[in-house]
Amino acid sequence: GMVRKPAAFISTISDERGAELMYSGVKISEVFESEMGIGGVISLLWFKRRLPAHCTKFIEMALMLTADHGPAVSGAMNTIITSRAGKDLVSSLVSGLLTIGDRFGGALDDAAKEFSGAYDSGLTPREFVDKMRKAQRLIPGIGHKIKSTSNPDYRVEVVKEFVKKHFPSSRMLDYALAVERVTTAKKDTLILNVDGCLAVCFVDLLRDSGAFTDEEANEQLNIGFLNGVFVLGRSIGFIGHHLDQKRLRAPLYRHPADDFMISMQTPERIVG
Ligand code: Q5B
Repeated sequence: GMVRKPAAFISTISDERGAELMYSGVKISEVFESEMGIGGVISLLWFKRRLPAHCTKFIEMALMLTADHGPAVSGAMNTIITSRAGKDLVSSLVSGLLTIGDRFGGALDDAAKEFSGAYDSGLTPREFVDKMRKAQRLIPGIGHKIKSTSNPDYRVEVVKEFVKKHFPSSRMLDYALAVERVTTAKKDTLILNVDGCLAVCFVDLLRDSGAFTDEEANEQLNIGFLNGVFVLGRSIGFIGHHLDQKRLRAPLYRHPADDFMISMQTPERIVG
């Protein structure tokens, strides 16, 4: 008989070959009939399953909260400058996205790993903070350039309130808030930031929503999808900044020379 050629690629999340497009086995008509929203679509394409309503709502909330944070953040500035250099939407968008990483917006995956690792190994919040300090490492998900205990980040408040109200358990969030109490005692800007708060709440979602086994939850965390939440959310804002600049017909940007300290005797370290 016929021998099937071994496939070069395996794909398990979507299928467009039949009469109807399917996301993880769910027909696109059903996607709309069930009103699962973008949170439901992400559940199907990222986690290959339908998630309970409080989880899909939480995913949507994360995208809405991270959509933008003004023009001054690293990524938006890059997008704006690229757009003003006459570049197209995709170029402007990716130039912004490429700033997302350990310091700006991309601390979620590491925050989830560090906080859950510390919690699982039974470290008290203070022991965790001390361990990171001894290792001379910054705690991912802690600290903000402008937000502090006296100028709280409303986004974080909204996430906390939702999780407390709708999640069956918030043990990782509670642990992270106890860590925040230790770090803010040192400096008031060392708050649990938006990256950190979303990350630990996603750990609570994976571990305690009942939709994942422990093994599946750990696999998802190890693969790392959390920075994707920020990337996807903030893409909305970066595209907005690009369109804004085009509408404004903003000219090519050149930074004022007097805003640079040009010195051949380079300082060892720049503070601020
Ligand atoms: N210290 C976020 O730095 C920032 C510490 C720490 C222990 C820490 C910094 C950091 C970890 C990465 C992270 C996500 C760079 C941030 C985001 C999205 C955003 C952005 C927006 C949006 C801020 C002063 C003193 C020093 C440090 C100590 C600082 N962080 N200790 N663990 N994590 N965090 N990134 O203010 O003794 O004085 O030397 O890297 O979570 O990106 O809106 O802007 O939506 O777009 O410049 O919200 O915290 O502070 O570096 O001068 O540090 O605090 O060791 O101690 P800053 P620094 P000392 S959310």
